Amino acid sequence: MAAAGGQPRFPFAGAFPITGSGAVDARRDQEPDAARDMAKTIYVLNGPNLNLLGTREPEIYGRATLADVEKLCHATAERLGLVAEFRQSNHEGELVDWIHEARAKQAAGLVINPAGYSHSSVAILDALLTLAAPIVEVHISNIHAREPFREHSYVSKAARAVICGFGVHGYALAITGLAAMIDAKG
Ligand code: DHK
Repeated sequence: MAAAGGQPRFPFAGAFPITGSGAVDARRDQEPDAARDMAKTIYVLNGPNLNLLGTREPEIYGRATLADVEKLCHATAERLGLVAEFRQSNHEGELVDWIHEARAKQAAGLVINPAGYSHSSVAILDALLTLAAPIVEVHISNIHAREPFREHSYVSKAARAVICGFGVHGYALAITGLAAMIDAKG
């Protein structure tokens, strides 16, 4: 299907370089600075043991480090006109606090790899359920092809989309999809 002007009509328009984000930028140019900055900020949260990426079970999680993932997230977000607030914690309560922070600051969206807390944390699920902004859950490994206890994620109940099995590239996919959701909301 084609839109006026010959541009393809595409559900993820605005999320990919092919369509550009001129219209969105023009709209944001008319907003006050603070509101515009918040509208562009996404949180990328990482749970326990992900600080050991690159050396921890590399046959499952790969050789990329958390610093590599952070770079990838910043680059992907920037390409899409977003700013990524990237964090990692080994502590459930700290992750809950950061989700509350994203809510209080009216972040545009949130990507989370809850790691081991995916399979155990009602507290993280409850915190995520308080967010109006879209949430994408990401797992580096294919959690459905591993031990049975990894198949269930509490967090998925609060997520608009779940990505797993793409290695750390899943973060770029998650941010790209999240940007499309944010643009679709207008
Ligand atoms: C990371 C972990 O640390 C595990 O506890 C999850 C997830 C899977 C991942 O694939 O990114 O089960």
